[in-house]
Amino acid sequence: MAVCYIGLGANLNDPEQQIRDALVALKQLPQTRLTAVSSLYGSKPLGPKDQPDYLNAVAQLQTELEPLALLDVLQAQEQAQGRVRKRHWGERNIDLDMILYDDLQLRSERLNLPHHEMHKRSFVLLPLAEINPDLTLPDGRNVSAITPEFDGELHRLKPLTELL
Ligand code: ROI
Repeated sequence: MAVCYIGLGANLNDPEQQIRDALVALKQLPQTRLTAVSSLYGSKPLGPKDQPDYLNAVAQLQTELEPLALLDVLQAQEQAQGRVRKRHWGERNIDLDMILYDDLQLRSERLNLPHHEMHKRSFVLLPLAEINPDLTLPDGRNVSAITPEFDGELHRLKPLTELL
């Protein structure tokens, strides 16, 4: 059984509903339990600024799926939600990113673990710290030690715990 963290992001086509739909789908994955969900956060776009603000959240899973099998089901869910992606680093209706899978390190065409940008992204780190303040990041730092740097970049909007 692996513990895995998924970053959810959306900024098109009713982003809150997109994130809720994705969480319901995560809950229904085979050989998997949804064990924690962060609050819903609002964030300014990283990338081109002429796109809507994002909603973000992070989910914690316990899963028996192997990393690539999990990636397959995440990508299938993005497709099921009619994923639209207009340009590189541009707007999208739903993004499901695998951030961590236990302490597995994997560099491949399809999947990089840990997610190579995670330590720079407030919309990953703050929700992660909310779910698991004791988490040690791949670089050995404690997640709660670095989140203060990012305070103010992210707005906590509301809890999503009713989805658990
Ligand atoms: N910016 C924010 N704020 N949130 C995201 O989830 C997000 N996802 C992305 C890019 C385009 C890099 N920017 C983002 O993939």
